[in-house]
Amino acid sequence: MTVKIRDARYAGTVYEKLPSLPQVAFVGRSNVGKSSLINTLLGRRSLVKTSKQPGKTRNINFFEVDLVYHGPIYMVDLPGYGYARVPQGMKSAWDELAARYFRGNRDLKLLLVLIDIRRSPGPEEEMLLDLARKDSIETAVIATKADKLSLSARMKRLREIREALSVEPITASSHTRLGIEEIWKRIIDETSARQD
Ligand SMILES: Nc1nc2c(ncn2[C@@H]2O[C@H](COP(=O)(O)OP(=O)(O)OP(=O)(O)O)[C@@H](O)[C@H]2O)c(=O)[nH]1
Ligand SMILES: [Mg+2]
Repeated sequence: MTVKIRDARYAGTVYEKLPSLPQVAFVGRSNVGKSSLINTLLGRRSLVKTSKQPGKTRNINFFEVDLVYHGPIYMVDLPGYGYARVPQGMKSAWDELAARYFRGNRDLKLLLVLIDIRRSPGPEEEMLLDLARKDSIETAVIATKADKLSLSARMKRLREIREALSVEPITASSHTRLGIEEIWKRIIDETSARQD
């Protein structure tokens, strides 16, 4: 599948009143690779700021992506959760920000839950998937940074993620572009206008 991107630009944060468009949101632990994945999907090196330091993304940022033959959508970059060095006060700030974003958001069409392929899924991932399913929002689990493991180690980790969350994860890497086409396919499928 070839996706043609006409334009991609920063559109604003969750605090602004933005025009209504289908949204695809990227969530996951701090440092899992959310911002990098958006850049890789868009073929842009640094539209979204990334960092080795966990906790880089502090707000909910909307990127408007205009797709040829498809129209505009938002890719929504959420701050990471589970950053150990963040004081307790900040953890509830994440909850508040996320609640503000998710509550009654009818434009959210697909929630991409990212998990570092080297980690086991935790209660946060289960909670996010449950939350989305309750609101009939489509979800996909993405095992990130696959380039960090050998093929056999990958298989083992994937099995664990599959068993813990009862879903088939998409294996991905922003460095090798593994899984990028498959993710685009889900994005296009779920943000197309449907008569259902
Ligand atoms: N090897 C490898 N490194 C990656 C990959 N994706 C991201 N990284 C690295 O992981 C670090 C964190 O990436 P980010 O994209 O900033 O992660 P994030 O989830 O947006 O982090 P927060 O904004 O802090 O929540 C950076 O140093 C990236 O270069 C990948 O696919 N492979
Ligand atoms: Mg980020």
